[in-house]
Amino acid sequence: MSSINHIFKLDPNRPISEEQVNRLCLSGTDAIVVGGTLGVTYENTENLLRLIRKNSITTIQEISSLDAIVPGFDYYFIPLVLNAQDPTWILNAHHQALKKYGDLINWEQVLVEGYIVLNGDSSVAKLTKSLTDLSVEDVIAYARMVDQMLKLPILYLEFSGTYAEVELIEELKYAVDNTKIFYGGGIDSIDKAKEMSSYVDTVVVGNVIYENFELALETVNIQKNNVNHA
Ligand code: 1GP
Repeated sequence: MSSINHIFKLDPNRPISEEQVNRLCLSGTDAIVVGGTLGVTYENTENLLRLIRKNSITTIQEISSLDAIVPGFDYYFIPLVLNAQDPTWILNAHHQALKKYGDLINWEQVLVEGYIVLNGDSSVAKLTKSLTDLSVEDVIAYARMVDQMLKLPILYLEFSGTYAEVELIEELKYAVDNTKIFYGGGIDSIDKAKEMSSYVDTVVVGNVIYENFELALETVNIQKNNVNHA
């Protein structure tokens, strides 16, 4: 997968027009991720993919439900929630998925994300029963788990719905050597998109698409500098 600096994440359970999907795809973003926490089904995911597919853009499904895996995406991201206290979201769901679909998976298309869920009020934190009252040292230890211990390709900092304190993200950047850092949460302006993208490899923009579409489009205009983890 080539370098991805900016992603729009679309929730199949939220309404969006075909025109808006087309504008997102033509905006200059690097990829569209389809995924959500609640109400994601095969049908609504397939319907959204069909709209996106009318454009030429990299498509990624972020899998959250075994029943909603839709063929036809370019890539599949599988979250592994490190600070979940419900083991389903650490490895149990993944075990069930491989038991059912293990023979069919094209591993070239699959990337596992080491997720750290950090907004306790978010749906994803509630669903996964994530422990979000974490110190900087706690978060860095999870990041090192992703980077050095598990050697996963992606560290996903999931602040869904709230914007992180940049000091934390800056500290994380220096603790991580190889894993690509994805950040998602509360990016609702070009300033926040630029600020966060100076610390991470990839910014993910979700909610503002549905709250203020024009502002969402502006977030694409980040002047991406190379992130140096060293
Ligand atoms: C949500 O990380 C994404 O999974 C993006 O967060 O919806 O707050 O932009 P927002």
